[in-house]
Amino acid sequence: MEKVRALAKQVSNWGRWGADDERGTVNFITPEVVRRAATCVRRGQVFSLGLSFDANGPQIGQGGRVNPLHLMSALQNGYGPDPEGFRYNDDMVVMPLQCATQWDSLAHVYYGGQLYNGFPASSTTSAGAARNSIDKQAAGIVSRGVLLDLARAAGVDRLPPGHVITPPALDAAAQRQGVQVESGDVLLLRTGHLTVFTKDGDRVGYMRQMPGLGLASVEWLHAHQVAAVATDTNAVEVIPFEDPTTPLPVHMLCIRDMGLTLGEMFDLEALAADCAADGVWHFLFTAPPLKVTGGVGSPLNPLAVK
Ligand code: UVW
Repeated sequence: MEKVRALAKQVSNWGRWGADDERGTVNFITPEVVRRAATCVRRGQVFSLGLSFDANGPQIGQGGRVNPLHLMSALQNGYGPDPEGFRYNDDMVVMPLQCATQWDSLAHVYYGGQLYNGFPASSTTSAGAARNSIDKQAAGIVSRGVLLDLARAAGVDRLPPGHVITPPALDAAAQRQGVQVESGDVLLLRTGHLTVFTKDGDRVGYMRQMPGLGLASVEWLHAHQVAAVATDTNAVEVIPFEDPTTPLPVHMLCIRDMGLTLGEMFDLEALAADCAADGVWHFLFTAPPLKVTGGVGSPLNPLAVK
């Protein structure tokens, strides 16, 4: 925890956008950044980066997370006596907001009794998060997206569980792809690990251990003024943890100290194949969260438009 506390001083964004700020690094997405992002659309091709929300999702019941339960709440209902007249179907979904492709809000993770920007942990109650909730990001998140394909850069289909993504690896992937990560970009990191679930059908293998960002990458994200970062894994950061006595250090520093929204379980396979084919690794990216009042996360269907 000492390393985390020391790094926190270097990467903290508390107060950077004012004492009341609840959006963190999404503030790097200025109107100018959005205009530039719009110019990335050339072919008009749209990629869905979301997993399906259904009973066959990746969850294994860990930490109370289960796959969605989809119920029909109205089936062939009608208003009038005419059996050939108006009829409708309604449905409902019962699910953890964190069960598949999602944003972690800035209220999701904290330590030392404080959330991002110094708000007290007590601001989150059984009624939800009064501070830093996901609905505070409702005007976004739309920006330029940049995909770094760490698996392709390493010449493998998948990085193995426990593989630490380092700043030199991020720089090398960017250089290899001929792309620069700039202020306000949403950074997508492909490890290939999603295919443990989608191709092998191994939920436990997908959820329990994974490649991901190591502690040193936090400073890199800070220096590059990344607006949000998302990966194809369940935790963004490497598991097993680099220091087994300090679980989820990247979550703590990114969410609580930097105010950096994390995206998890993004399906980057088709987008990465397309980028490798045309050599263009940036695009318009949009993934607005649901306006769940007080929510600490949001399910998503992120889109990349090239
Ligand atoms: C936790 O680890 C608590 O959450 P996640 O990895 O889904 O952000």
